[in-house]
Amino acid sequence: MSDATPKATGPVAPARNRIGLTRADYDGAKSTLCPGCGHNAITAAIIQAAYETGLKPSEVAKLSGIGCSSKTPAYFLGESHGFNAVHGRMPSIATGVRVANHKLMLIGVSGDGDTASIGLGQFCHLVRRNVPVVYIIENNGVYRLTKGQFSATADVGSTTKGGSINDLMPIDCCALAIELGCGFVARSFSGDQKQLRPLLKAAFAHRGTAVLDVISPCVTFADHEGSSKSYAYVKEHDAPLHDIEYVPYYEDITVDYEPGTTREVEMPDGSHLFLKKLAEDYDPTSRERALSVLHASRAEQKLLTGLLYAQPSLKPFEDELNLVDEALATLPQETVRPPKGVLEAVMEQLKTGKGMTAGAGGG
Ligand SMILES: Cc1ncc(C[n+]2csc(CCOP(=O)(O)OP(=O)(O)O)c2C)c(N)n1
Ligand code: SF4
Ligand SMILES: [Mg+2]
Repeated sequence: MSDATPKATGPVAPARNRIGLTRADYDGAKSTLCPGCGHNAITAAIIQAAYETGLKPSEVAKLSGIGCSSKTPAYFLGESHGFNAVHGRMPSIATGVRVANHKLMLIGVSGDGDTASIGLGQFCHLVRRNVPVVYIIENNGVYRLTKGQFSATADVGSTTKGGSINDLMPIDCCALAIELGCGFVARSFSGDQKQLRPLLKAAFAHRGTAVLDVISPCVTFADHEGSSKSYAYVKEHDAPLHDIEYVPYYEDITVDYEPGTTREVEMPDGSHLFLKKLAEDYDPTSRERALSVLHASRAEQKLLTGLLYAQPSLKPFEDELNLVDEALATLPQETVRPPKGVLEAVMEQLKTGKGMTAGAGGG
């Protein structure tokens, strides 16, 4: 006898990650960027990587500057903290946030103009200090928000949509970051989610500045023939260094590979990045090698993508600062406010110079 009772077909419960959240819990506001913009694909990768990693949105702060790219933190992790800074000044805000509460994980989103043009000095000092920020450069080679002028990352010979030719040398943010001592430097492409997601997850696990330069075509102003940041150009010139697999610290390692074909990078939290070599055996822990392959690839007009350099054991910025564990905003007045007598003694020292240590004071 057949069972005529209809089967219950209620809504299927959405999958949950290790902290019990669904992917939708990592969404933000609906994007107002152009459909097809590379920046939207990076937002999608951040959402997926944050969900799969199990980041706690309430323990994340999103920071940005100004530009189409800098608008994107509104479109992911809607429950996280956020601050949209002045153009090129996100690193100062990030440094302040980290000092005020070094338990927050910082995701900084910037553009090539925001980072390599107006914000270059700020970027350099953030990297040099090793402030723990996952610093994502959404790189389209143009200042889109002011109608598509070349930024400092545009390649020599690139043309704007209007036909002007760039004859200035580009600034390579990855080479610069490596030169400045950054302990995690990667380059990827917004159209390569398979590569971008594990890189993001490893960047989340890094203790220090993690720079990810992501080529992100602007479909409105820089996706034409003549732009070296267009979908067609990147697809043709992309030279991935390795296939990447990321295994978080809370999962067993079950990576299947031929001995000698894979490099393993252990992150500070115990998670692992497995880099399966493609064309050559690339050692991402050699600074000299990373810089030389970057220079060589530029000469060959190749766009190297993957983990370019990793030195996960560098001391992060706050280790030098003797910071308290609690967020400054949660400390009581009597802790953060020195007694009147102490302030008077400091003022006296400043007036007379007596009791000051060598090198202190202005001039
Ligand atoms: C102090 C200051 N100078 C100039 C501008 C104008 N401005 C706004 S966005 C922008 C460039 C943004 O380019 P990029 O960071 O590459 O972002 P994209 O829009 O390409 O994603 C400029 C020059 C500004 N907002 N503030
Ligand atoms: S103008 Fe370009 S960068 Fe801005 S949202 Fe549109 S496609 Fe993206
Ligand atoms: Mg740009």
